Amino acid sequence: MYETEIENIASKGSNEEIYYSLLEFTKNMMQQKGRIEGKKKLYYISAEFLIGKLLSNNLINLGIYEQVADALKAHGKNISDIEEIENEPSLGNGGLGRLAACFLDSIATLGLNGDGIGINYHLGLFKQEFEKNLQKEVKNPWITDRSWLRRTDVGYEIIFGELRLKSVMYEIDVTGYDNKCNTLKLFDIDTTDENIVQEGSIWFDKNDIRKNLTLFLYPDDSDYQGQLLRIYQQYFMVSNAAQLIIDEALAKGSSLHDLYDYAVVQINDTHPTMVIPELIRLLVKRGIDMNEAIDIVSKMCAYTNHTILSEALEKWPIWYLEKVVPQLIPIIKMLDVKVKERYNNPKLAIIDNENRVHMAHIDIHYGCSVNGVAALHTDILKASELKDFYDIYPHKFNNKTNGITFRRWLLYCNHELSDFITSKIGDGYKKDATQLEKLMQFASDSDTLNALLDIKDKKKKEFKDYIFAKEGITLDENSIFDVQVKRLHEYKRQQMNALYIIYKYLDIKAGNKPKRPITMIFGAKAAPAYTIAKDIIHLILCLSEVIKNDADVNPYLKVVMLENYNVSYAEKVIPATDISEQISLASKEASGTSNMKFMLNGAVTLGTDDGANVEIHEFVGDDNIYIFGESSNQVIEHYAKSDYSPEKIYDEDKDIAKLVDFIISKELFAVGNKKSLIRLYMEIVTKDWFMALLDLKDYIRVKEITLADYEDRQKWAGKMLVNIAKAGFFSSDRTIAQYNEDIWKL
Ligand code: 26V
Repeated sequence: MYETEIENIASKGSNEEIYYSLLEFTKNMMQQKGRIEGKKKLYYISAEFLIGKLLSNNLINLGIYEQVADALKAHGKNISDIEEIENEPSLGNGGLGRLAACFLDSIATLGLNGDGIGINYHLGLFKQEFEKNLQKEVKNPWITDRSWLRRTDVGYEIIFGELRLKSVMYEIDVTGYDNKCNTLKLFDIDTTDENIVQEGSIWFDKNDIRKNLTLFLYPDDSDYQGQLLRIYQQYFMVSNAAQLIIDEALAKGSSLHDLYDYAVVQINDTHPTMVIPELIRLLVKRGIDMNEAIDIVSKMCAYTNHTILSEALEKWPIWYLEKVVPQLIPIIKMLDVKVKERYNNPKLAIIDNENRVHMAHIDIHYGCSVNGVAALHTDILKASELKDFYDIYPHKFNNKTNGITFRRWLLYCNHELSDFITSKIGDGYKKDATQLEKLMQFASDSDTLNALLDIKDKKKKEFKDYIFAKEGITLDENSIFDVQVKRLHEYKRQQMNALYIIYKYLDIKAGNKPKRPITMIFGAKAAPAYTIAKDIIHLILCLSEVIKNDADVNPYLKVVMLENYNVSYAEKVIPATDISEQISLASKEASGTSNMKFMLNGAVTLGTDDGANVEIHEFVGDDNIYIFGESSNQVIEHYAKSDYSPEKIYDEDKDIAKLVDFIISKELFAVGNKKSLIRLYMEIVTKDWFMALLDLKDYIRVKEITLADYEDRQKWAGKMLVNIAKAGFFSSDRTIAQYNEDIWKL
């Protein structure tokens, strides 16, 4: 039926023409698919949806990717060149936002009635550039005249005290794999003005809400400026959501007394928390008794926690809220009074002694579910971070180990591997990921193992070509690709990896040449106001330069920091990876999701028993993962006793001191910024909040074993196979099925 249409598109002249024709064609096809419907609907409210480029993903889910790629090929065109035309919408910071995008894919794939609700930021997360080995942030627009966005007639009045704004709702269709569509609804205002952001920077006037409300995605909370604007954004998001929820339920015949039969809200981290008081406010305004309104809303809201780092748990001074959303203050105060009447424990209060509003506490008291995102994370929430809440509401707590969509992270980004898997076990695994287990029957089949090695080689070669074209960097595809890509945070310990590089550099200088060259690949953005994170990027870039210029070492070691790591880059580098670095301080990484993507693509994990690594470890067994470092219990004990001293380790261990001292060596000073390197050195020696020095020796030891094991290619391929075969549990289809069964009940 659409063969001729595809053929017509493929025969067009420029890549741009082809892209825009494909865009319209795909949008039409998705419209024709029809909507997923049902009485009850899930509203997945999130400040971030890191959806990445959509063309190929949509073509795959529509089942016509190959047809389109073949038609293009027949006309001498490559689909990957067409994809390059699409701007990447970077509407998220990292894991939390990407998770929301994977979830939308799985919700539609499972045919569940559920939409995403968020903000139509005009500028995504900043674009990262490197200048003099330093990160520079540049604005990152993504919206073009023709895009996936569809403007609707829906809009609401949003009240900020005296200021009243009119919103407009945009939609992006989300097609399930071989299924109908849901939508991602992104709210905006027409007066947002991109021109107030200066060229070549991300600076803008934070005072004019009419112009900047939906301008910009916050580069996480460590940017302490503009917190008021963040509250404006959050309320804007949830007031729109609440009005939409009520309208849609009324249209389906709800009396509002039964709103929870029509709607369930998943609150993605605390950013959408104000949806609770806002829904209560709107129900009361429509004549429902206050206590009943609280009861209705409490039955329909569920909260996901994504971090135990207390500095990341939102606590807003009440005067911020008084200024931005005065209409919510009486409700929040009343919710707080009710808690204080019931429980005489200050740790459970919504408003604390310093007049700060604890957003998570609103969610826990007035929601029906609290979940962590990996088994260990949920256990830690129950046992320590949220223990007082768990004691009073044990029934509300549950775990939902994260997952990833296999459409994007296997079928799309590694079709060589997915085709090969299909040739071995059929394509049942595409809808039921647990069928990947069937690969285990080939665990010692040398043809299968060789084929896996060949696919990895091909993806490494492809990545080599990609990075050369993009950044002019030359890689050796015969070297080991050791990769750490994720946001830059001290707890993720990129600095520990950098200390390993120093170790290796000095070791090679001392004459110990590795059997095979190693390529250390990083990708990471640091929040603009997070000084130490930027210092770590600086260190890595400086090391890269020193090593590149050292003829004794550069045949054996190369350090690469990808510029502007984003979803598209991830899709290229993950299939090419041999070793997946997941080295956070045990207890600190709630889950991690790149660990799952790497595993699925046949990389072997080198990591701590943290987040979902713990579950990966259980699935693949000791022989197919490299674990090092102190356990989460040991780490939690160090914090409890305050007995960790990096200075002590530095003073007592000459080997470690030598590595740390190199940060302030003449070699690094020659290419770097003295102030930044000294600051980082001091931070590690005197503070080291995330105990990099504690685990450094064990990390080096286990990494050396990992690199040596790589040389037994057949044995290594066996590990790759086990990782792929055991990845099924980490499909977001499984995660979503569990959310639905335990919480949403759609
Ligand atoms: C925010 C902040 C802000 C203040 C400074 C420290 C800090 C640290 C982390 C965060 C991010 C919090 C929310 C988040 O993105 N969590 C991530 O969620 C992923 C999806 O569940 C999960 O895989 C990651 O482990 C978790 O870090």
